[in-house]
Amino acid sequence: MTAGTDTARVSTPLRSAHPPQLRLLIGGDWVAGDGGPLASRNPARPDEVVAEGTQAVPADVDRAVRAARAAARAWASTPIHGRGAVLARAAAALEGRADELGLELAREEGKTLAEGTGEVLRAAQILRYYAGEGDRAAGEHFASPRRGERILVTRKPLGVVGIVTPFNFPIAIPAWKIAPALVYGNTVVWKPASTVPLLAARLAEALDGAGLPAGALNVLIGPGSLGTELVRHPGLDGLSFTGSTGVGRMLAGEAASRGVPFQGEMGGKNAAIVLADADLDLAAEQVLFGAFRSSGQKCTATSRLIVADEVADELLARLTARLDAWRVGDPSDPSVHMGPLVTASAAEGVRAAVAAAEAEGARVAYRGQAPDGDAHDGADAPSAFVPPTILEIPAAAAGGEHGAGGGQPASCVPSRNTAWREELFGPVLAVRRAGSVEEAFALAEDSEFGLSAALFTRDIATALEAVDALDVGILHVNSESAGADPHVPFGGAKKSGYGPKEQGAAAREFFTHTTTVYLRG
Ligand code: UN1
Repeated sequence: MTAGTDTARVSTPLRSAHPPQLRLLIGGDWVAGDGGPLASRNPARPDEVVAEGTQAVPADVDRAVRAARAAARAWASTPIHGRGAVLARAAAALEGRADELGLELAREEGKTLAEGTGEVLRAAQILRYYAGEGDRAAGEHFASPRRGERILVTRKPLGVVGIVTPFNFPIAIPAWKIAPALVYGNTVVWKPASTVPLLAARLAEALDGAGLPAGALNVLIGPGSLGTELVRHPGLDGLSFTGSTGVGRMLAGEAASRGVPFQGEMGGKNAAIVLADADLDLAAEQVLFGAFRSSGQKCTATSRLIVADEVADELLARLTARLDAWRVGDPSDPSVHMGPLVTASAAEGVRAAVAAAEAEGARVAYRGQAPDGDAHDGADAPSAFVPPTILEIPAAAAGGEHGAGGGQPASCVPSRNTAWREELFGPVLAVRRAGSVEEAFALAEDSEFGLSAALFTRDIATALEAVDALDVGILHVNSESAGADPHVPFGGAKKSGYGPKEQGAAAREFFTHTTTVYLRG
C-alpha cells in the first residue's frame, strides 16, 4: 500500500479487499497511515491475517484534532435530534451486518461467535439509546430568591474529545463512549486498540455512512503512544479512557496537568460471593459465565470466588461439572464456549501469573482441556489458548503481612497471592472459603479494585447489607458480575475508576459542562 499520499485517499475503507485494508479516518477522508505496517491476526489461527494497513504517526494526531476542531462548531449547533438521527441510522447499519461483523469480531478478538454477534447488536442498542437523547431532559430549572428571575442550568459540549478504547469489547465500548460524545455535540478523535482495528473501522464506517459530517469522528489506528500524544495535544478538551489502571492513571495525570477533564474506566478484581443459602445451580452457572465467558477478558469478569464453607465443595463440584462440558477452541465454531486470549503474548502472561500463584501456595482445583490440535498448528509458537483454571487459595497460604495470627480467623487474613490480587485478564478464578457472612464480605473487600461484585443469597436483608459493606460501583444480586445496561451508570470505586461514570445520565455528566443562567425578563 502507498502510505500517506493523496492517491491513497478513498471515500470508504476497502471493504471488498481480502484481507480488508485498514485506513485512518481524518477530516472525512479515509487515508493510509504514514507509520509502519499493522496487521490484526486471528489468535486461534495465528497465520490468518484478519485485516492489514499502516499505522498513524504523531503528526496524524495533530491533523485529527485540527479536523475535529474545524467540525466542532457546526456539529454543536446541529439540533440534538439531528445528531441522534445519525446514531440511529448507524445502529440500523450495524444490525443489518451483525452476523458478518460478529464473525469478524470473533476472528479478530477471539471471543465466541455468539458473543461477537451479541456485541455488535449491543453496540447498535447503545447507539439507539443515545439517539433518543433529544427526547430526554436537557438541563435543570431552579426557582430564584429574587423576584422576576428564574435560574436555568444548561448543558454544552466539552468540544473536541479524545477516546481511547481497549481490545476486549472492540465495538461495544467504543459505541458507549462515542455515541454520548457525539449526541451531546462533541467532535471526536478516537484511538482504538491496535489489536482489533477491523471492528473499529466497521463502527467508524457505520457512523460515516450514516451521514456524520467530515471531522466529527476521526479514527487513528496505531500504537498506545498515540493516546499520550492525544492527551498532550493543546486542542483537546476531554479524554475518556478504558483500559488498565496503570495507563489510565498516567493519562489522568497528563490530563490533570492541562486541566482537561478525564474519565477512566480501569481494572477490576471482581468477587462472586456465594453464601450458604444460595441457589447453588444458579450460582454455578453465573460464576461460570462471569469467570470464563470472553476467556475472562472483561474488566467486570469474576476473578475471585468467595464461598461459604458449608457449600464450598458442592458449589465447586457443580462448577467443575459444567466446565467439563465447556468446549475451548476456535471461536468461529458455534459449538465452542470459549476461545483463545487476544494474543499469544497475553496468554503467556496469564500462564506465568498462574505459575507464580501456584508457587505462592495456590492449589489447582480445576484445569480444563487445551483446544483441539487443529486450532493451533504452529507447534513451536506459543498458543493464545489458556484452559479454564480454578485456583484455590487456602487460608494457610493466604500469607498476609500480619501472618495467620493476630486474633483474626485464618480465612479473613488478607492474601498476597498473585491470583487473588492481580487482574490477570484471563480464564482464571481464585477461590477462598469463608466461615461467615462477615468474613465473606471482608474477603470481598480485600482488593484495591472496586468495579463489580456478585452476591448469591436468598436473603434480602443480607443483600441490603452487601450494598453498604461492599465498596463497588456495580453490585449484582443473584447474577454474574459482568454486564452493563446503557441507561444506568457504569464504573467503579477505588482503583477501578476515575472521574464521572459512563452510560446513561452519567455520560452526560462527563461529555458536557453546565452554564447556569440567571434569567430575568
Ligand atoms: C460487560 O461487562 O459486559 O472493559 C462490559 C470492560 C468493561 C466493560 C464490561 N469496560 O470489560
